[in-house]
Amino acid sequence: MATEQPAAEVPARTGVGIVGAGPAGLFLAHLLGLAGIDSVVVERHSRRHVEERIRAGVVEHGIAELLESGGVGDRMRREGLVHHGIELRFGGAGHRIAMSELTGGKAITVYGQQEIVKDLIAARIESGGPLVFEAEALAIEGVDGPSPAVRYRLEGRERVLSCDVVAGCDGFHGISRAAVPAGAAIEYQREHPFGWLGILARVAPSTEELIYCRHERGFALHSMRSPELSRFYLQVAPDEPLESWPDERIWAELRLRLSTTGDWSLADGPILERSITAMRSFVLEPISFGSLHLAGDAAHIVPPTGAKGMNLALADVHDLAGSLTALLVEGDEGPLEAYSKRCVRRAWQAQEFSTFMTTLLHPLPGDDFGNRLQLARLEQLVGSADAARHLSERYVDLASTATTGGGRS
Ligand code: RFL
Ligand code: PHB
Repeated sequence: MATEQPAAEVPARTGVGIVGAGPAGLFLAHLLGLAGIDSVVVERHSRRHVEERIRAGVVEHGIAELLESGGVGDRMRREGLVHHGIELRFGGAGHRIAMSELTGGKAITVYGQQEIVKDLIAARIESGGPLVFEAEALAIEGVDGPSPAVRYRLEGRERVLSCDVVAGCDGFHGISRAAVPAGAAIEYQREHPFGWLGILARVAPSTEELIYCRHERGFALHSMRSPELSRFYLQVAPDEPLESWPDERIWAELRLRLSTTGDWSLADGPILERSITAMRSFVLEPISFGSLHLAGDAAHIVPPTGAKGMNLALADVHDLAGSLTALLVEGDEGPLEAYSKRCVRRAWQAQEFSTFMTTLLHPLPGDDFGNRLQLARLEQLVGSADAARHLSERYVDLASTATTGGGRS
């Protein structure tokens, strides 16, 4: 398959070598370009693969503003669905959490991660900045010195990209973390005893706002991508084979879990995509090592219940772009020195919220006490404006506010 960037034209030297063209790597390249800083992005997969990979769907209030102020938010503002509340459903009844009312008017935007990725790729190509698909990074070398390098394979040949700085934006399964010197960081992690079966279906959503549903049979989420496309998730065992979930079983299970005592019903339609994801929480601390800086899922991952992963990734690289600009344009090392500390703080705030949402909504087989506690907590959330406000503040706008305990970073 052809690369977007002819191999002969890929520079051998750049300011910032970026590994990975997910939301983190692409937004970083874009912001650096705006500041006049050269970068090269190397991405293992094809353009088509990264543009079609279905993942996140919720963009926080402050993160939508960051995309917009970077000049890559126009289509999101036109086509994204602005939501002012979510529904918590349990015990057969729905309860609206009026997030905008509770947060002084903030809202989330429902807009697919792959749409953000498409917008960022289009912006990068328009700017003429190097973005190399089907270029697999093999190793990052020399992070202790002033001229680190990314070794990568393109069209069957190994190449070297020399840089001033390397940004590891290659997700949880990337190679950047392997370049972290032995003993230089601590890994904190937790495996969750369930996974999510996710589907995308061609059917109008049966709800105007997202429904987070706790049911004795397991968690269910009704989300969406557009007025014609619905997205659903079901809590399943972490090692559940996808083959044991034919279409009829998925719809029957969604109907059971989402059922209410009222007259709500769920419309079904053709399933366009399905996958099962295990759930993990992970934080690396610190995330800067000499001239290597990690960002996004390469540095930390959260279970998707809080809808924070992509937002964190975008917040990290917004911070990293500002810090690199201070260093490479103004010669000020201060912001980059504290980059890791700010990101780790933000990551733990996101972990706290994601763990809260995950343990609130996923019943565990056999844990009668814990399962009963979930109901008590849900009752508090829908019965107390203070509890609902605390949830809303963290749900609508955590990633762009979490480094300073309230103010923008
Ligand atoms: P990505 O998106 O994984 O991108 C990393 C890129 O690096 C490439 N790569 C390499 N390239 C070159 N050489 C190598 N050796 C490489 N190794 C890897 C990969 O091909 C890839 O293109 O990481 P990034 O940019 O940090 O972005 C993170 C987000 O993708 C992730 O946090 C979110 O998708 C998480 N997430 C959600 N986040 C939200 O904010 N809101 C949500 O509603 C939300 N829902 C979700 C989610 C994640 C989910 N899954 C599938 C885990 C729902 C689900 C089901
Ligand atoms: C999604 O639409 O993919 C989505 C929405 C909310 C979440 C996770 C995923 O918490």
